[in-house]
Amino acid sequence: MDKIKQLAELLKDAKDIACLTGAGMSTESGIPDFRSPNGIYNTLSSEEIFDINKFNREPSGFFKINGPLYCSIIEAKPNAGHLALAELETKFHKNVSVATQNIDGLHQKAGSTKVFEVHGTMHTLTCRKCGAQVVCNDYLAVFQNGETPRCKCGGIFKPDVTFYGENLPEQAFNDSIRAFRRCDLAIVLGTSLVVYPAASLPSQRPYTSKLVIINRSETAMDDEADIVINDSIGEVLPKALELL
Ligand code: CNA
Repeated sequence: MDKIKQLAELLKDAKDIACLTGAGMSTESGIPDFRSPNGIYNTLSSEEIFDINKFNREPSGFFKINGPLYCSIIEAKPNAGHLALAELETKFHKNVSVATQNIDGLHQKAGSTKVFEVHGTMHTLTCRKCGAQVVCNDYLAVFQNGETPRCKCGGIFKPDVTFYGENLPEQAFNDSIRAFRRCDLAIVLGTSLVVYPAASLPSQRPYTSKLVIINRSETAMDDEADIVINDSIGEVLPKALELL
C-alpha cells in the first residue's frame, strides 16, 4: 500500500496522537531550519545563535546577528503542514498533543490547542533585571535594526527561548512526556532528532502504539518506525487528511 494511504489508515484508527515537531515543520513557512543544506548552521554557529554564556557576555552581539531573523519569524504564517495538524483536532476530533522544539508559535497560529513548547518561545521577552515579561511584537522595530531591547527599568530583555546551557521549561517537558506515554500514535515531524532531551520523547510511547516519521532526511529512529516518509510535511499531511 502507498505510504500516504498507510498513514491515513493509522490516523483514522488513532484516538490519542502525540507529535514531536522540529524546525522542518516551518521551512515551508520560509523559516530556515538548522541542519538542512540551506539551514542556519551554514552561516552561523550554534554559539552565535543561542548560547546563554555568550548572550550574558555580549547581549548586543546576539541581537545584532539575530534581530532581523527574529522579525521574519514573528511575522511568519503557518503552512499547510501546521494547518493539517490543527485540522486533526478541529475537524477530525482527534486528541492531538504537539511537543514542539520550535520557538515560532506557528502551531498555535494554525489552531492547535495542546502545544508544549519544549524550547520556549520567541514571542515573549523577559527582563534580566526586574523579571517583567513583554511581547516581541512591541519590539519589532528594535529587532529589525539589530538593536538591544531594553526594559523601562534599564535591564536587558532576553527572549523566552531556551538557550544552550539553560534548563528546558519543566512544565512543557513534563506535559510532553505525559502525552507520549498515553498516545496510541506518535508522529515525528521535521526534526533531525539530535537535540536531547527533546529527541527522546518518542521513546516514551507505549510499545503498543504506532510510530510515523515524516522528515526529508533520515533519522536515528527510522528503524523503529511503522512508516517513514522522506518528503515535505506540507505535502504529505494534507494528502493523508484528504483520505480520512
Ligand atoms: P534540524 O536539526 O535543523 O532538523 C530539521 C529536519 O527537518 C531535517 O532533518 C530536515 O531534513 C527536515 N526538514 C526540513 N524541511 C522539511 C520539510 N518541509 N518537510 C519534512 N522535513 C523537513 O532542526 P531540529 O528541530 O531537529 O533541531 C532542534 C532545534 C532547531 C530546536 O532547538 C529549535 O529551536 C531549532 N530551530 C527552530 C526553528 C523554528 O522555530 N522554526 C528554526 C530553526 C531552528
